[in-house]
Amino acid sequence: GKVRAPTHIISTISDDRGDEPCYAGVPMSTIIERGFSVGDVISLLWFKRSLPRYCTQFIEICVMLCADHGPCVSGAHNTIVTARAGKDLVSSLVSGLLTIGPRFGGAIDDAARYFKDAYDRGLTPYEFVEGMKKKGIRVPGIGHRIKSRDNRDNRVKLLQQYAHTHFPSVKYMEYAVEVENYTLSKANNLVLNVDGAIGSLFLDLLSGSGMFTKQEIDEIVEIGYLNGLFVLARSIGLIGHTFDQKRLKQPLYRHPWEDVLYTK
Ligand code: Q5B
Repeated sequence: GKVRAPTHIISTISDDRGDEPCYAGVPMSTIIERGFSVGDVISLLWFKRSLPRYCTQFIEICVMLCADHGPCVSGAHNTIVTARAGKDLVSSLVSGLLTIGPRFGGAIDDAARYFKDAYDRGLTPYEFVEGMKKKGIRVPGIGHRIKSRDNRDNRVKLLQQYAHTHFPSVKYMEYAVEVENYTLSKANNLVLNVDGAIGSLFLDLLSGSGMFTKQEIDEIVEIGYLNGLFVLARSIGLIGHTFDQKRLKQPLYRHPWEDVLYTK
């Protein structure tokens, strides 16, 4: 029989060998003719399947809600400083992206991991939060620099409203809200933040849509797909901040001495 030369790369999400590229087996002409959305394309390339419209719309809502949060957040700040140092678009973008992590924007995967584990093990919010405290781990998806009990994050509310209307089940999100009720009894700013809302609701999407096996859900959570939503979304804003600085012809940034505590 035929002997296949060993390959150096295995790829399962797209194929460019024919007349047109295919995403998870779907040709580009079908994607365009059938009016697929960005959410559909993300479903094909990340999850290797077409998801129901309410799921792809949820993905798009996450992307729109997280596209930007002003010039003062870590990512935008880095991008602005880099653009003002005369660097190009890609450098300015990646310098902002590199700030995404456990404190800023990159807590979605850990929020999903910890909320899932706690809910599936039947922990009460008290047991979960106090257990995390004992381990010295902050609850991912909880807490915000400027949002608080009296100044809630409207993005979280919008995500919750959408899920209440369209998702078959919101059990993980409801658990996250119970956790928030408990953490708010400790401090006013320990609200469920946008990372925690997306992390818990994505668990509801994965488990309630019937489109994923239990094993697939565990793998998605373990590998950590969900920070990708923030990275993708915030790239839109960071690119915007780069253009803004260039358009405004902003000079090199230098932090003012008065804002530094020089000490020994
Ligand atoms: N404490 C977000 O902290 C922040 C606690 C906690 C238990 C917690 C913090 C945190 C988990 C990571 C997370 C996503 C660093 C945030 C985002 C996108 C964004 C950003 C934007 C956008 C804020 C004061 C006291 C200390 C702490 C305790 C705080 N968080 N305890 N679990 N989760 N959260 N990140 O205000 O006893 O005094 O030592 O790490 O989910 O990134 O808009 O800015 O769209 O761009 O700096 O929305 O909550 O407070 O660090 O001074 O802590 O609260 O242990 O207790 P802060 P700290 P103690 S959304």
